[in-house]
Amino acid sequence: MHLFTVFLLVCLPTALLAVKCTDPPTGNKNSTGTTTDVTDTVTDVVTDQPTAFPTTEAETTTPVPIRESWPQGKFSLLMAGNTCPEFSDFKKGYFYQDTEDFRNANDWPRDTAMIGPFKQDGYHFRFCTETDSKGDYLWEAGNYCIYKFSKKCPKGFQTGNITWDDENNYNQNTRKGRVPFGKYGRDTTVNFCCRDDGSASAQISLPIARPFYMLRYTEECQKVRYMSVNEEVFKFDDEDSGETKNSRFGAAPMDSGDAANHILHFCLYRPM
Ligand SMILES: [Ca+2]
Ligand SMILES: [Ca+2]
Ligand SMILES: [Ca+2]
Ligand SMILES: [Ca+2]
Repeated sequence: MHLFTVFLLVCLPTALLAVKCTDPPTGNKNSTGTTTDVTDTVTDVVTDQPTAFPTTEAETTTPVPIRESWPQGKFSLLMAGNTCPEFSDFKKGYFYQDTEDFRNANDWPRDTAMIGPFKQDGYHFRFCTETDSKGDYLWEAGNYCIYKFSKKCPKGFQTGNITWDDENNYNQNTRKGRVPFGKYGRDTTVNFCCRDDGSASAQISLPIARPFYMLRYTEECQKVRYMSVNEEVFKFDDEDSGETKNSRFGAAPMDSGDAANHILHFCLYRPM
């Protein structure tokens, strides 16, 4: 406490009462008339002042969850590498799409984290499927797609599908294990769960220990907290002959191909 402040606090009121106060006093009289030390009086005045700024303890921040389980619902994810994500008993499976044989023009990133194998005239896609709908939280709002597994999408998603017109001649399509909800024959229909109730640039929280894939919907790849994201574009050379049976219905992933050849945008998530 500056002496000048003390002087002001003590002398200003006394000056108003026309009491002589030319020097900083060493004591003062309280209302009961007893003399108290001036320091106590000043301390009381200061303590009574309202606090100008809230303490940092009063500020609240939303805790950022580190997920140790997968969100509620059944779903499939493309497998990154040859292991499935942690925290659940994911079931493995794959399907092979026999794409166009003649002047085949499939194109995919050679540094993809998927193990395929991928060929100029056919693609293997491997999946990790959550067959247990239990989960103590919901998939968060955003702009992204996952593969549908059961007849119902997890809460918050809309459904849609993509049909590939696979090779007509000596078709070699196969599948094994758990694969997404779809129709697998000489052509392939796969169902998806997509949502656009949030921004792709607003991070969502998912388990982060192992890599996995989701798909672009109407914006860029969805951001996931504490994970890097890399887009992998796969170009399918679908059946060339006859009228194409290719289609895309409802809430289905972004397709930048033409009417007869799909191009999908996979988003690879890796721990940072
Ligand atoms: Ca063909
Ligand atoms: Ca083929
Ligand atoms: Ca076909
Ligand atoms: Ca084609």
